[in-house]
Formats: sequence, structure tokens, C-alpha cells
Amino acid sequence: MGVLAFNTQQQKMDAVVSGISPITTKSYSMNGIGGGNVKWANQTFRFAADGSSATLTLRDRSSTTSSIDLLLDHVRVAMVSPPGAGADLVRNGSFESDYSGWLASGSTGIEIYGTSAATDGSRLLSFNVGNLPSGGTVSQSFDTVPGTTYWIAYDVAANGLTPKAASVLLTVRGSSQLLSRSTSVIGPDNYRIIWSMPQASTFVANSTRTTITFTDTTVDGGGVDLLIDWVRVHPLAPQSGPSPAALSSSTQTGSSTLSTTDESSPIVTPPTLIGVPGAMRVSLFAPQAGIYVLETSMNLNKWVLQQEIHADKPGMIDFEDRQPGKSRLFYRIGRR
Ligand SMILES: [Ca+2]
Repeated sequence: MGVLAFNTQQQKMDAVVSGISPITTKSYSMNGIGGGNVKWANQTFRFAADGSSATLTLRDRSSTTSSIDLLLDHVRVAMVSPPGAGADLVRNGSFESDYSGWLASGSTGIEIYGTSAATDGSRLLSFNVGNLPSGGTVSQSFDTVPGTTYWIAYDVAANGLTPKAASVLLTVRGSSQLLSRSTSVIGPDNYRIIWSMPQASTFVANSTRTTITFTDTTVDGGGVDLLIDWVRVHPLAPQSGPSPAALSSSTQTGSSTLSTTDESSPIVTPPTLIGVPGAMRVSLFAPQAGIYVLETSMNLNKWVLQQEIHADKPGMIDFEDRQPGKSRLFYRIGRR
């Protein structure tokens, strides 16, 4: 939500969610900062679905409209946890209790960004704060049941004065490595924070203890901080219905590991492209492990790397392109 104003009047907006019956109504207000300037603030709320579909209505309720506009951008709906999943196993996954539950090394910091910037609560984890070298890590171990499938999700953003890439590597280890997922994000500018869609994956435990580790893999962290918030891990119910792969891909929240039967007979489908300029998502089934890259071009001649994803096994992968909308833009996908 944002306000473009030549005054400091207030703008109001309601967010209404209804399913089979009304679910929730949230009201938000912001004041302009004047001078024809724009002010933005992230607004987040949660709701419990009561059916297979829901309708979100965003309604301008401002009583003042002279020399002031109410703005809206980057509206997204994501799963808190999959239907029927068990309780969150991560202790202090939102960093609201600083490092409690986490082992940290290298350049990391807990920072208070406030509820309009963090995706859950007001604190978050920041890598290479103050232009210290990248390479910092945080990790946490928790009890798991071998053979059980777990769903892991977290939010990633970059924060800098100028647009610059930052990246984080998630690894999940039991008695061996279970998952490796890299996410690269490019912040906008002027320290505006635009979070990625939740990075979601599944893994199957092979030990009674499992460790998740986030490593800052940013190549050049000068002038950009990598932000992480709201790490959560939920056990999925025994699969009597949809497979973990179907669950994860139906939510479109990120790459997923596939069950063994899926691996033996990969289904190759064309990539899909959804979204609007400035918030595009390219999804595809990666038929084999490898590093997949998304590149963009305005003229089919010069190509620019936008994002790379390390897939450690076959599964769905999702690229996100948040660069400002262009009049014409081409995408290509490759595997290294
Ligand atoms: Ca938090």
C-alpha cells in the first residue's frame, strides 16, 4: 500500500476476504508525506480458507481525494502452511527472539524493521550487515521422523540503495544432504524492500535429527543486505491424498522435491509464464538436477542473467522477475 500526495492527508483501504462465508476484513490507513512524494508500506494479514476458493477485495475508503492518491502494488497470497500439515518445528523461525534456537556464524545480524517491512513480526535476519563480508550462516536442528515428508518455507529480500543481486543457499541435512536450494534476489532501490514469494520446498527426513542451514552466498555484498524472515517447517500428513509434489506445485510457492515414482517417470511440460510486468513468474518442471538459469533480453541479442536456481533433483522450479516493466521483454531458460 502506498500514498502519492502533495499533502499529509490520510488514505484508507479495506481488504476483504470471503469464501463460502465472509472470512475477514482488515482496515489500513496511511498518511501522505507531501511534496508529490510516494510512501510505501507492506501490509500483511492471515486468514484461514473455508473452501477451495476465496475472493479478495481491496476497497479504497479514503475520504480525501484532492492532491492525494492511494496506491497498490505487489498483491500476493501465499500459504502459511499446507492443508493438514503438522505444527511448525522451527524454534523462533521469525527471529522475534533474536538468535534464540539458532546457531549463527560470520556476518549476520538481527534487525528491527517493523511490522510494515518484516513478513512476520517486526524482526528479521540480515546477512552482511554494514558491508561486512558475505558467507555468514545460521542453522538450527530439530527432531524428525525418518520417512516423513516435511515442507519448508522462508522469505527472502534484498535491501540496498541501488539494485544489486544478493543470494542465499538453504541446505537441509539428515544423515546425508536432503535439499539444496539457492535463491537470488535483486532489491529495487532506495532501501525499498520487496519480498520474494515464499521459497517453499519439501524434503523427506532420513534421520531423527535434521539441520537446516542458511548461507549467505552473495558475491558482492557491498551496499546490499540479504534479508530472511519467517522460516517454517511443517510435517506433511501421510500421503493418502495428493502427493507432496502435487501439494507443493499446486500452491505455486516454489520448487519441490518429487516422490520416487515421479522421479522415475518425469513429466515434461512447457514452462508457464504468469504475472504482470514487474512481477513475472516463470515455472517449469526441471527433469534432472542442475543449475537452471533465467535470462532476459529486450532485443534477442543481448541477454542478461536474472536468476539461477540449483535443483538437486527433478521437480518444479519457479523463477521470479521483478525488474520494472518493459515495453517488450523476452525470456529464455537454460541449464548449466
Ligand atoms: Ca520476523
